[in-house]
Amino acid sequence: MFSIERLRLRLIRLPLVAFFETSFSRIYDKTFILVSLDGNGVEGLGECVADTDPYYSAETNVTAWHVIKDFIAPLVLGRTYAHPRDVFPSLARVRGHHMAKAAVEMAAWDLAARLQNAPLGQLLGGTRTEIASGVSIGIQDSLDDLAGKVARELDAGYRRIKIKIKPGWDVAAVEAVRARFGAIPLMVDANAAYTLADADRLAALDRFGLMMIEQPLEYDDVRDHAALQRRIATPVCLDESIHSVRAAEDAIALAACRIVNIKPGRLGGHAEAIRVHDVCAAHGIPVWHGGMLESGIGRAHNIHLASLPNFSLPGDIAASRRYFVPDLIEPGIEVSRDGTVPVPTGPGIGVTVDWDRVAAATLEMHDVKA
Ligand code: NPQ
Ligand code: MG
Repeated sequence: MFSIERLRLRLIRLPLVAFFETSFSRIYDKTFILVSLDGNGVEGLGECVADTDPYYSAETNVTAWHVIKDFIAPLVLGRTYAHPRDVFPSLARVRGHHMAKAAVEMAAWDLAARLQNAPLGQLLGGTRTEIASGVSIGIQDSLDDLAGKVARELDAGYRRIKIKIKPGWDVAAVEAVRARFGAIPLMVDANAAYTLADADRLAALDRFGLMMIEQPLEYDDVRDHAALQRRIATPVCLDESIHSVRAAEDAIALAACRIVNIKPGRLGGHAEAIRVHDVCAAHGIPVWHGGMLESGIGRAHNIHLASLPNFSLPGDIAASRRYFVPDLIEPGIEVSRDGTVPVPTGPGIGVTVDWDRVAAATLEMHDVKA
């Protein structure tokens, strides 16, 4: 049982260590909303994964700020919850806006875990003490640059390499990586850059024995993914399309994918993410934890969630230093030589926030009490 007495929003901008390019954009810094919830003498933190532009999903930092401030805050402030799983249903009147909802919901889980003096993973139902870590390598300026990045990440110990693809940066990129590095655990992510008319081009990836191809087709197109999966041997993994438990059930029923990427921000928070995890487990669909270039705060949430049993493939949960130097937490998330990240054992998300760094990176603030 916990009460939400105060909500704070901070708009934060952090420079990225290196640019990150996907089929939809190239970014040099990350701008996001940090949510703090105070109640019962403790503070919970959540990080919103909306971007500056509506290119990965329809939400942006501006829509999330608006929806949290004007619609979600009035629903949660002054309210007492028996359990953090009750937060998402309490926001049902607000349609969509899962990233906005998730940032608040996840802060509530952190708050509840801290109140019990328990690590967040324990409340979520996690069963692992460490998780397997993979990397997502953006589109590069040249195949040489790509090979250099892959070499560095394999050297660091990461358990799986994902490369971003788009039309014009696909077969040749995969061919170059396979030629130089052999049978490494390798997958690709298209961020919805293709259509079913590209099926032959995507089938040309079959000979490389990829672990999976992530979200090749439109963000809202489950039926065409099912048609594509019938035409290619590489397992399809859905990311953008899995925006709810129902979307996951539909995708599984239509055989649109064999693997699911879970991001709590896309689903409305930890509780919905756990439901998708459970639905997938019941159908024998393995899941892995996606990434949204989170700071150490969002990254810590992801690690706890990824400690649940059906997260059986390495996630996009890499070390802080791949993205932010310095990070907002100290020490940052570290990856061991064998490509694993320990699940923090302290209360809540279990990482230490450097509030001076947060203050220095804050562009705007909103503070409201019950
Ligand atoms: C994906 N992430 O799996 C996403 C895409 C992505 C690590 O590959 C700001 C907000 C930047 C959202 C960059 C990875 C982002 C973003 C990439 C999402 O599809
Ligand atoms: Mg993806």
